[in-house]
Amino acid sequence: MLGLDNAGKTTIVKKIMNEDVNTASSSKQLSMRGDVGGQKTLRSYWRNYFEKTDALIWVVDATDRLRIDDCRDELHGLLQEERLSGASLLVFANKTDVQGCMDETEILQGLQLKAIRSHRWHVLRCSAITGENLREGLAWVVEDAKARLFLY
Ligand SMILES: Nc1nc2c(ncn2[C@@H]2O[C@H](COP(=O)(O)OP(=O)(O)OP(=O)(O)O)[C@@H](O)[C@H]2O)c(=O)[nH]1
Ligand SMILES: [Mg+2]
Repeated sequence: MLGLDNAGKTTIVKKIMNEDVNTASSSKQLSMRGDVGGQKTLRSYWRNYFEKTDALIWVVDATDRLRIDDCRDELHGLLQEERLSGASLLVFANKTDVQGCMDETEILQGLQLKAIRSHRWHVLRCSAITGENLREGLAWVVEDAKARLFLY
């Protein structure tokens, strides 16, 4: 699970693990449970972080219109990575409990998702606070990756 800083990655992991989402994270850098910090200084480490990967969950802050271009560039750059070839891509448009956040059309356009032909992708709005769609998203990546594994 990757994405820009503040997107909500750690909060999503906590919610899925049934932890209190209101307490501050113990580490802003590396969580051993599946998400890595997204601050600019940490982004170069993303590539050290994964081996051959079956699924990437990309978390976008749907309230952060100012950084949607930055977010798109980081995502498209990452998808060039050899070890991600063939991986299923789930885009979580997070924080959709917040009024006025970007809708699916804005996310699709902002991230230029339709230009992605190298990966099977799916976009879902979600909220790490309410838990909306978190399990559905995980179910999609698992099913999609599984379907591909059986082809080999
Ligand atoms: N309203 C709302 N706030 C959220 C949601 N998810 C996360 N937040 C808040 O957004 C802030 C950043 O969340 P984090 O989970 O720390 O973000 P992160 O992606 O792990 O950030 P880095 O570790 O810096 O890369 C925190 O204040 C969270 O409480 C959400 O779904 N809705
Ligand atoms: Mg974090």
